Amino acid sequence: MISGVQWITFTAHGDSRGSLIAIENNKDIPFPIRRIYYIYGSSYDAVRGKHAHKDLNQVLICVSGSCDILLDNGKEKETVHLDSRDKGIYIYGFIWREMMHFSEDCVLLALVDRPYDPEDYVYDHDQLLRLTESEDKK
Ligand code: T46
Repeated sequence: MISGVQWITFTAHGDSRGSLIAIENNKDIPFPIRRIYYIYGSSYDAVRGKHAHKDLNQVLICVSGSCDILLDNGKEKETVHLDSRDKGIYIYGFIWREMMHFSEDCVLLALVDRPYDPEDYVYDHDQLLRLTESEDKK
């Protein structure tokens, strides 16, 4: 996995009735959750995201269906396939992300450590590259 991103596996409590996954702050995920949102009804051809965040911790979990996420830290790129209820992708670095190839039943859940702030978004990929380079020089 590229730096700034890692997989998190959650414990599924399964029995004859089905399964349950619980996620607690600072235990199952390494930050306190301050915001939750979910994405659904996106078509296979739709591309969402196309931005990075200056300062955000986030876990994305496909709680239904599947999608792909392109992750790019300015030096390395990787596309991951999300289709497990018990696996999330933890994005903590300065990472460009693009979500695509949504299945019809896809529900992508995001657990985030900050309130919504439009100022935290970087939509210019060249700015990502410049900021990554200036971080390297420090
Ligand atoms: C991210 C990826 C994975 C709000 O009002 N509050 C919110 O908390 C969020 C996340 C969005 N919005 C509004 C802003 C836009 O008018 O919802 C609309 C759609 O948001 P956006 O175009 O940013 O959605 P995506 O799918 O491109 O990106 C989202 C998150 O914004 C972003 O933080 O990392 O999902």
